[in-house]
Amino acid sequence: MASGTLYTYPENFRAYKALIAAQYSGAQVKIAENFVFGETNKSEGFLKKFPLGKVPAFECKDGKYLTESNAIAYYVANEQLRGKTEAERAEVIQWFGFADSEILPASCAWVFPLLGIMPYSKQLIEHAKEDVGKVLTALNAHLLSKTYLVGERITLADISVAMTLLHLYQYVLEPKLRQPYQNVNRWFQTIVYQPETVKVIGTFKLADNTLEYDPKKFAQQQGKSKKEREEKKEAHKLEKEEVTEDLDATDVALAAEPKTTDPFSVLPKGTFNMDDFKRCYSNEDETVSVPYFWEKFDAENYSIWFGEYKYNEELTKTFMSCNLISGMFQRLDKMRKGAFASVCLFGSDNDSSISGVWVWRGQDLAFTLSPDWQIDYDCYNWKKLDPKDPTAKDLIDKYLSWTASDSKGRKFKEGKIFK
Ligand SMILES: N[C@@H](CCC(=O)N[C@@H](CS)C(=O)NCC(=O)O)C(=O)O
Repeated sequence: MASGTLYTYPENFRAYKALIAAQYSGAQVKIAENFVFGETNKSEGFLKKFPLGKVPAFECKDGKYLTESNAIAYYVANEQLRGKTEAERAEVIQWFGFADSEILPASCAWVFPLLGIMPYSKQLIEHAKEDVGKVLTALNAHLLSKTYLVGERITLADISVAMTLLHLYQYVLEPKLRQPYQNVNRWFQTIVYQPETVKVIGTFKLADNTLEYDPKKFAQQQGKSKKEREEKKEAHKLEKEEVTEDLDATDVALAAEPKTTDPFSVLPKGTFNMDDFKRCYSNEDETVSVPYFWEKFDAENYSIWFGEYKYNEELTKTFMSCNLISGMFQRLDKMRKGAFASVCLFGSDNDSSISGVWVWRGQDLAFTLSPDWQIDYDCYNWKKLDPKDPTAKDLIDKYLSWTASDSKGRKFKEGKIFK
């Protein structure tokens, strides 16, 4: 019988597959103690055994090393779980592929931004929801007349597909969203409430509500990993002073990180001094700073844009909308050098809109200059404003002095300046 050590961090849905399979087969799977994700799996010793540094990873008692969660699950499973015939085994492999290629990318694209571990893009989430819908529809049809995915008993196909659906059922598929997929719901619950599964994942709770996007979460996660990177760099510096040759793979990668260049640097600087204008705008009343803007503005090398949030009807509490604006500013931090914006929230709770006037170096949408700047911009409709057009000029003045109202006549509520 298979036995060995499984390297993983806690609550890893990929590792669950092997752990559940082991509950059925009786394989002795020990979870590696003191495993620290991002450290243990990047250490020299680990990379010697598992060169990609990914988990789950399995060290078999007989000295073999295995990666890929499906392969590990297969290794520790029994005949029933693997499939009893060649055809069943082929079907199990088919469902492995379905889980990894069809479910997982869509699930990650929907759930991870809501957990703050991936940048948020409304468009990508909408796309992911559609993909999840397609996958669940196909599964629902398959399960119409079947209790399990392959044959008449539970197999690795059920375990692997259910574990890959775990985040969707946990975080986003609230009752209304899962209602059309009754066969999948019934089958999913059959799998997650098997005693062997419960021993590994605990008592699973289906989502009551869809997790809501919180722009702060992503910023916090980013901040956290930035802090961790900086701490690591600092530790590395100290270590280097003491032991020069003892570099680990992560340190080497960090040291090799390219120095960031300013994406605006490829464009002519022109005569408009953004810093001077920002200083004037911060220190002077708008009766001074707005005329100053027009006096200094260099229309040949800079452009002015109107950005209008596309999903105003979904805005609820105004403080949350303000967080949305601040979050976008934070994510565009590196753009500050060559850009300025006044973004305003109009209206009141459950009846509001966001729009703003942006100025940046260059004549095209600045966000296209760097992939790092493309997280939020597709949530806005962008219109280039002609500084010579009196209507556009009036609009710009009003946004700079926070005296605008929105296209539906909603009053100015709060403004935020990107500078
Ligand atoms: N196809 C692999 C994917 C493994 C994987 O991507 N693991 C992630 C954590 S869930 C990891 O270890 N990432 C670390 C890294 O990429 O450095 C499997 O199913 O096991």
